[in-house]
Amino acid sequence: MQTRNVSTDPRSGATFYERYHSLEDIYFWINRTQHERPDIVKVILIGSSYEKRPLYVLKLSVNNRPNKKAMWIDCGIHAREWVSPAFCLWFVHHSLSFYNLNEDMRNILDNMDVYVLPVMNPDGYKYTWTTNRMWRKNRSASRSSNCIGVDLNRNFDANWCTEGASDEHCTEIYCGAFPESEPESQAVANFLRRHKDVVQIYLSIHSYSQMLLFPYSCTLDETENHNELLEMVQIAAQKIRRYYKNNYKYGSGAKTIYLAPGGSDDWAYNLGIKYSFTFELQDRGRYGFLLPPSHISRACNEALTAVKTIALLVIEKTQAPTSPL
Ligand code: 0X9
Ligand code: ZN
Repeated sequence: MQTRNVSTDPRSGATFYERYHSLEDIYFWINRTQHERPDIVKVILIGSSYEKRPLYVLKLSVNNRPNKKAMWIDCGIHAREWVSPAFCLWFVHHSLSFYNLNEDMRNILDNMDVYVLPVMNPDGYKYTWTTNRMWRKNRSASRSSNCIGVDLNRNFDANWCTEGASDEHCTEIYCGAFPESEPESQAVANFLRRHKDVVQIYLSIHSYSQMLLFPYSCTLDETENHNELLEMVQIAAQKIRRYYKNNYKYGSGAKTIYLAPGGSDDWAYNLGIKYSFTFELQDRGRYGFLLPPSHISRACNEALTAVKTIALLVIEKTQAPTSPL
């Protein structure tokens, strides 16, 4: 069901965005999107993967306001979480289609640029299409082990490789040789370091388990703005419940799921991006990573609701007149 996605399949009434796409299709889509909307979309090469595949970021920008802030969204850190890249494509499509039609979307894009990395782990994603659907890590090899792959979400410099990660190559949560040892995590970290003054919101899209998480995951300590982040995801989860009758758990990563150090959200938070989140999309385990394509639309609309809610709240908070202290 998941790979029966070719556009020529006459049995499928689903649109492009309601199907899963091979890595080649996604690269083609990136190129096509840029050519169709050169007024809004720019493609930025931020680095390449271990197997030398390009890491492209789409920058959505409708104007050049001075001091314009930005939101970052990455998808596909974990190879088998196919609904995640599907969300990044969905988000870009929705932004481009609804900018002129939807007031919230216009408010968001008028006030911030959006950087979208549709597939952070292209080598792993490719591998899930060709060889092992359940692959999670990237595909890097090392001299000291026969096991392949580093968990990119344990490879960032946030209490790196402490409890909740592993220094054993053969595990699913191998942290790598050192923080940012992997070209994929390094490319993202370098880009965010260069843009940390404009990027206000960091979002990382995963599946599954239906959760809206925020830092910290690398320690049980609370962040300085814990209550603010908690309130934001609570509002987002409420909206999802109201519009889609679906329940999302929310809270800090360490308290809501488990200690998991070396994650991109915690690292981005410590870099100074105080609105940092990880979303776990549908479902809660019935299909798990094998979410059927017929569920993509609902899963993505729910996530979109959360993304829009958070972006609007940040715009409201940071554009509110400051008190004259
Ligand atoms: O463990 C993870 O990396 C994420 N869950 S998943 O099932 N998609 O693998 C949760 C990430 C939460 N954030 C951090 N651990 N920093
Ligand atoms: Zn994941």
